[in-house]
Amino acid sequence: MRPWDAEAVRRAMKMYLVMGGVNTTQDPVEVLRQAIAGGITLFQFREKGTGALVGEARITLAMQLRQVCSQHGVPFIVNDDVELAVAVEADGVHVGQEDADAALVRARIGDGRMLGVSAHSVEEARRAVQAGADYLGVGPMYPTRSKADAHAVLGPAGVTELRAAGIAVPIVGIGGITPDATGAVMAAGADGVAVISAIAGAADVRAAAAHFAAAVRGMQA
Ligand code: IFP
Ligand code: MG
Repeated sequence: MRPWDAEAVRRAMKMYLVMGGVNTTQDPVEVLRQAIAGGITLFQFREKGTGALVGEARITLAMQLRQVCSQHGVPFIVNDDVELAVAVEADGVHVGQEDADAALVRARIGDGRMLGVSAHSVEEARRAVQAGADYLGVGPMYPTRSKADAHAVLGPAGVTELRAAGIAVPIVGIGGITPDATGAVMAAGADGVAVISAIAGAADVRAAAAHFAAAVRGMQA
């Protein structure tokens, strides 16, 4: 069964929130609820960095966030951790270039779950697609502080380049994207935008998510 065909992935991809506990000073469960109320269409649990939860506490938070997503029909992706993804019955896994080999992750999760892979070049994108990626996370679109090990800024031109090279899978832009910049990322050929701090770190999470959702909707034909 392939529940995540390109059309389903593309639809889910429009407004993608990536978050772990370290990305907010509020209760992450409440932040997720507010973000869903504001209109996010996909969520990735990325519990990483200084102060990140480990062990039981990490699994418990994953299960709580997973449940909120299930209640609202928002697909739930786990960053990097295939075992956790399977344990909480996630809808998919996202891996970076430094994480597990994408082809091995695909073999482990089967066709029933979505596989996302970070790509920063045509070469990485081609390899990811070959390995079975359902979508690519491409960035950083703009300067960002959410990742200590961020790559050089690609800008929306990075997406244009992948499309020109014939990369046809769904693409989400990530890294420093604001509602005002959403149009440029979509116009470059992305199917959606992914954000961390701009939503998780907002004083009014619901309003921040709604701004992005409106910006993405404004780009649809
Ligand atoms: N892209 C994405 C996504 N998630 C990440 N964690 C990342 C790059 C490093 F938004 F899913 F595409
Ligand atoms: Mg990673």
